[in-house]
Amino acid sequence: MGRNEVGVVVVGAGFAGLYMLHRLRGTGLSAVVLEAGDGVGGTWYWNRYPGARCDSESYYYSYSFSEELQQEWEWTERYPAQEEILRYLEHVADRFDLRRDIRFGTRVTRAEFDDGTGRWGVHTAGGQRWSAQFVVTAVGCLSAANIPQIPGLDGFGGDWFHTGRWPHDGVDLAGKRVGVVGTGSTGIQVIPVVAEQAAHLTVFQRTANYSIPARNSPVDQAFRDEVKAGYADIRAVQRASTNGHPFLISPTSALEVPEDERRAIYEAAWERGGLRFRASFADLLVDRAANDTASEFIRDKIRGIVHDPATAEKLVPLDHPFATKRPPIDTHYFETFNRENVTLVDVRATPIEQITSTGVRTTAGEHELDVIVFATGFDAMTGPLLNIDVRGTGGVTLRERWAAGPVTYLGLQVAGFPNLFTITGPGSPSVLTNMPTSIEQHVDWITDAVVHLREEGIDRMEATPAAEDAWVAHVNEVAARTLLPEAATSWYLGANVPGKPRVFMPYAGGFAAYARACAEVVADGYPGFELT
Ligand code: N01
Repeated sequence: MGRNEVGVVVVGAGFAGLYMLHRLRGTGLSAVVLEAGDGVGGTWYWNRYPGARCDSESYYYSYSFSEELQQEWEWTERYPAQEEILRYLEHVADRFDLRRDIRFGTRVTRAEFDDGTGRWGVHTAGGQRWSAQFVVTAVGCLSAANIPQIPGLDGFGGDWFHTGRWPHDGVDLAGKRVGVVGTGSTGIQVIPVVAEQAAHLTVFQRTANYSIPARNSPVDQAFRDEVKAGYADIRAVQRASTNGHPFLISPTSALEVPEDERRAIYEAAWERGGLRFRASFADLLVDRAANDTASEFIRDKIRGIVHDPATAEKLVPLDHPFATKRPPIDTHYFETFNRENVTLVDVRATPIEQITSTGVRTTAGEHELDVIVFATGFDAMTGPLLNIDVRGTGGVTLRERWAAGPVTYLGLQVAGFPNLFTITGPGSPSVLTNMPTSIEQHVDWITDAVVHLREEGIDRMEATPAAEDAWVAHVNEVAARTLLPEAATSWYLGANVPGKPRVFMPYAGGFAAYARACAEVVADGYPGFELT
């Protein structure tokens, strides 16, 4: 094969792309990873904002594929900070000698399938062209920054940043008047840290959010030893779970237990902290009355923490049930609004009209600022894929195929796009789970598929339209059984990006059920895929 001819082009060198490259070694297929950034890490390379850390615990927000790796790596905190996860991924790249097949600073702009040769042509911003039998996207679900189109941003006299594109050498906020727009998981992490650095912080909140205390702490050697001795069981529970976490959702209904007992369970979960709060009862995501008990518990906590009653009422979420948007976890988020130097502005009541040369103007007046931080999230799930001009058979674009929202078979393939695999694509559990767990399952499945094709002498694998239709119907049906589609402003639905089709994108049937469905497809000889 020529210089830029490979078996597989992998797009992205985060958690997914690194493991994909590792698995492709030894399959007989040559592979290259094309990565826009100048280093590995994906999400953890780009999101360097103050306070950035993981909402899953370190010991399981990690790869399970190598016993040596999980035994030798030493996590220092319950929730690892961005630098620590980046260091981990850099270690993985070195330990498994991955860098020699990664091209950094190489942004993929176009990928087109050639009907004649049956190969993909992959084009980069720098003018390179690669030819491959397979393309695997490892572009992440939350990597296309959503920067709101607010009039006047170009004329702002201060500095502005999106949290997902934070400057590598940091930003000095000392003595500055800072505005943070957005109160999702990112805003809730960044706000308490910025409040400590800035002269004054103004928080522009459009939707009040539930948040559970993270209760971060250093991990001691005893805990590390216990985890390392128990990894086999921990990983087994993750794979048998709904969300890829090493704990199962309680089988008890929130409505089955007396009120004092229910309260005690919530109190204990609040004290323990973290996303596990959501697992307190079986029906929090399927029964509105059950969910109300959790939502009301958290609202009471907010009212108890925030001293000023008017501010507390603005912070209390009333427009969506708990956990129907991705629940944040925090370190002193609500407490931050008790600080003298923090102001909360409700931009649902008084919307932002304009960014002026000196600050942000809402319908209620102007806030003078030196720095604006957009913690406004991402064009989630579809954005990273549609930012690449992907063209399948007959020159049909992915953008055309997904004009009314994403359609996939198993979140792994799209009909009309042979030999293209999408790690954690729409229609797979992805963002509803602990990402490394879902990533490993997808990478393993894709590896098995391409090895099968090679062994059987098959050139081409493509989802059939019928299998795709049936999967999309199943994804919708499963989502409709939950309360998840009820959060009108959720990025799961694409509602945060103006003009984006409103479709519930991830698969809500749970990680274990999904992985079973994928395994059955393999066992049954790949029904729903055309192999030619
Ligand atoms: O983004 P978001 P995020 N004017 O979309 C507001 C993962 N994550 O970066 O809700 C004013 O959740 C928007 O308001 P609304 C995690 O999966 C993980 O915080 O659309 N406000 C919302 O408040 C998470 O869910 C970790 O009404 C505007 C906020 O900006 C996902 O990433 C850490 C606006 C955006 O919240 C995304 O989180 C952080 C506008 N024009 C994130 N546009 C870890 O595990 C948007 N908003 C470490």
